[in-house]
Amino acid sequence: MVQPTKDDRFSFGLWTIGWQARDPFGDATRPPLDPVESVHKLAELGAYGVTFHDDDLIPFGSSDSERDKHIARFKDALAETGIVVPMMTTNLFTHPVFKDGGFTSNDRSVRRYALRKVLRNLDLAAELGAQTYVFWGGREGSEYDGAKDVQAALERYREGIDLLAAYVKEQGYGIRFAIEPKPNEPRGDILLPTVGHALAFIAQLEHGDIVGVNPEVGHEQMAGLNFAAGIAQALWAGKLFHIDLNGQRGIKFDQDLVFGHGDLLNAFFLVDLLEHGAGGSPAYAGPRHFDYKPSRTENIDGVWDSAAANMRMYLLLKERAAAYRADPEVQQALEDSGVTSLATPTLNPGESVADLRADASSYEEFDPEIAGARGYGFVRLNQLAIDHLLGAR
Ligand SMILES: [Mn+2]
Repeated sequence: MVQPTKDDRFSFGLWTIGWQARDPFGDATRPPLDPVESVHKLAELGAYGVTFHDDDLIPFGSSDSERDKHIARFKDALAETGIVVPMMTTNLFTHPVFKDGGFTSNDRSVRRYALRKVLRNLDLAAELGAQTYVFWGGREGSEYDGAKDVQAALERYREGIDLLAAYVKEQGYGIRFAIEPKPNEPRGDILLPTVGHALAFIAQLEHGDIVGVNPEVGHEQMAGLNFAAGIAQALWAGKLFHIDLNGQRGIKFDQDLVFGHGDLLNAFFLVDLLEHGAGGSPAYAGPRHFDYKPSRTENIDGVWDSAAANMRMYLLLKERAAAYRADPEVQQALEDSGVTSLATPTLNPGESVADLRADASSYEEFDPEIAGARGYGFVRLNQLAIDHLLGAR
């Protein structure tokens, strides 16, 4: 049960396992990892997919012939292992040219260069069969309120995403975009800081029909938000196009821990939502993508142990969530708490405002004292969930 297979649709970014563990205070603690080796090792561990930024595979500044060589040997590794590329993305944050952003840099020539970099990589994404293209605007922001005209920046962001979406449609690539929100780091404040901000931005786009979100556990939790609740809203809006799973312990720097190694209870309810959130069936059919970093303390064995831990954690939580759903006592507790009755519309079919006003039982005869005295039993329900999570039931 806890042995991952390709049917589980687990995917990893090349930049996750390949992270050399440089941080603002310390040098790399691990040697570089060849993307070809990563593909083989991920296949061995039971993953089905690999994702990457252009620069993860093709070092920035490579010549055309070097670029072709990197792509060719990577394609060979994919063919040998059956590993697919479900998602790709662009690095618009490492090189100094992007220090004030890509699509929203105050320098117009940088904005044009950023669009060209994405266009080139979109062609590669189509060639490799990626269905999703992620936009994480890590440098789209500022440290100083006077340094960025935020309304103009959002207008440039919209211009960029709409231009790229129109290109994908013209080419018939069938790729969908997924915007990845983050509140801060590396910039002091980043544009589109939360799932809610991103959803509101998408509603303003001309080509918003092919644009959704790629929420990341730690990014929402860095803002003190409830990740599972944010995912539920993205699902409700029909915009959960991709997901980044990892772990984060509260409001601090981006930790990128193994999935479930932060807020375990929220991770349990997240997996329950993804696997059972559509009336008992999975609410999300896309890749279970891990965007984590093997801790700086780990050697190469620890890298692969932590990669395996992400998948094991997801499968354990999936198993525990299924047991929770199947428990008759949980079903009864959900009924008693009114959780199931929230799905019932508040008005009857065809009932008008006048009908509601004419219904004395809804107001004149309604006793708020009695309704106010009701206990909802949410604590009992939560303890049942924890019992299942701990394997105590
Ligand atoms: Mn991410």
